[in-house]
Amino acid sequence: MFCFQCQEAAKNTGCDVKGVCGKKPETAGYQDLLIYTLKGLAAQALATGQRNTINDTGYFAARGLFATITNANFDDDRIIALIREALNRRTRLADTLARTTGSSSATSAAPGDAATATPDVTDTTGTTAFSPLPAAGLLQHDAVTWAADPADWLNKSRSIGVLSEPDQDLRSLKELIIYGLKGIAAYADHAAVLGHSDERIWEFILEALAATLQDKSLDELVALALKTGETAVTTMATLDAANTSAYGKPEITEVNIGTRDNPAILISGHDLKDMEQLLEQTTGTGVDVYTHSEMLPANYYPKFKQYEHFVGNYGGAWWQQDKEFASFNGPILMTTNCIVPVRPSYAERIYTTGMAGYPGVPHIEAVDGRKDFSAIIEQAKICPPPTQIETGSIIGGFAHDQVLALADKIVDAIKSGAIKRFVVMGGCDGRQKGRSYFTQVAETLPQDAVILTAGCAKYRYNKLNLGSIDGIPRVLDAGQCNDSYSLAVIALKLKEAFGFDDINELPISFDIAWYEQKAVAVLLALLSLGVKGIRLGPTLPAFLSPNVARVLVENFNIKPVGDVAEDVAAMMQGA
Ligand code: FSO
Ligand code: SF4
Repeated sequence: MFCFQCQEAAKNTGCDVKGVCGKKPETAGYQDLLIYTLKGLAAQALATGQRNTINDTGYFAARGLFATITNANFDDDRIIALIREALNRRTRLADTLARTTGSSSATSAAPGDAATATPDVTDTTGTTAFSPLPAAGLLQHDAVTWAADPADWLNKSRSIGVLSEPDQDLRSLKELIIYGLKGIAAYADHAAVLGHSDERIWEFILEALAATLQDKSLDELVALALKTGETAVTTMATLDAANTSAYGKPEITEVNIGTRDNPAILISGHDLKDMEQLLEQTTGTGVDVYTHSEMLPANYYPKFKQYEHFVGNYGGAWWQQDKEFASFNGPILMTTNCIVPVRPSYAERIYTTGMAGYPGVPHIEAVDGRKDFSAIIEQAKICPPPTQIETGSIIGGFAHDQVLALADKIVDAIKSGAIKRFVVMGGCDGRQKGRSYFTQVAETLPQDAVILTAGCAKYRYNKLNLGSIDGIPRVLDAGQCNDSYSLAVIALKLKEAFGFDDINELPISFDIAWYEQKAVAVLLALLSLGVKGIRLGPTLPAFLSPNVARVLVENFNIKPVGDVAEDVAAMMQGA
């Protein structure tokens, strides 16, 4: 195996024996083969030139990409099923193309199950023109034509992984694009589950997948990486519309972090539709519901606040789940990443749903859009209540509408000098010791600096009680990592309010923590919006080759995080 897609890649180079995340070499092999097969499927789908095919295949490819995100799915059987479905889809498309054009590019039927239907999604933007991929010869690529007995798939995977691209700069850019796509895919899937999509996203996912099979120059790939960032913005906007139209606009909320004496279910991950169904189904059962990690922002949505048995948040960021799931005592529902290798202390009471998966852990699928959580609820009833691990509350819910409602106050505070600087510290948390940097920055920033955050990175400082400025809290949490979109909207609105031409003229610095591929999508989104001078930590990605890193430094002034005091001083000076 070789995997270097996340911040915890072994020795900041790559995991080649077993993943630091716990991913086994076989799982890594199947995931590589899935990505490779999706690339071939993408080329085949684009060749049809059919809008419906593009949308349907794009959504399927998104779910496949999502399954390979760090800490999403460790279950070989589920990855294998996705490969089978990709091959079956590819075969059907090739057959259709051969029938309609008389071309002989049809591939042989893949062994495996029939494809599962893709749920209907509503397009929110209408139709855009679509031009089929003009790449001559692409349908002869091995990714489009390969077929093998499933017993040989792991063998096959050895020749098509990350290192099969010999040029380290091309490899670096292609993987940067693929990782950005994985992030886009996760957000697009969450939006699609709520009935929202945008055909530009499906089309771009396929185009970018297929592009990585072609001979592209470094410049072309840099341009494609920026287009990946633009699509990440579109996708986060689509998810924002999906979440807020279903559950209302996030409101400033004090979230309880203590516990009650009832049996309870803990829900983690990012999928708000699962939250909705769990709250509905637990109503009147005597079972409470708590959020964990990235589900914390569910507490900010008006629709969810109506449930009296929705108690608050339990614990911290994803990597603390081994201890916190043990002391929670009740069942845990993992809606997506980040799930970590399951410990015996809670192995009998953890469940996955959506694209999350772990071998031996029961998986709950939707049937006609509904998930049946009754088994979890029944188990909860016979479990002891959660063990309290902390008390008090944390405050959040500062998504774009809420912050813009405070816009006059914020603009006045900036003009009067009460607020000197905003520091965007969104992103991910992780296990590495170096991440204490972000806690120290939060503690070291002067009293006239305000932190804007989103994603699980916030757990490094959201319980520090950093005070407020003229009633504006010094840590404004917009929500999940995808709510980084809110941070971009806020920045763009402030730019407008001050009449600046360039977002970089604002008193805002970016000090971003990254871990997995959604953070890569968010980073590319920020670059596509013209943000410069981002600090990135705790380490720069292992997948950036020295030349690609140089391009990012020269064009966007990206820099690694450094010494806390020096970074804080520099940021307060606008550097
Ligand atoms: Fe964190 Fe995990 Fe939301 Fe990621 S829980 S690390 S960027 O999945 O997605 O922020
Ligand atoms: Fe290693 Fe990260 Fe890949 Fe897991 S996802 S194998 S930790 S690089």
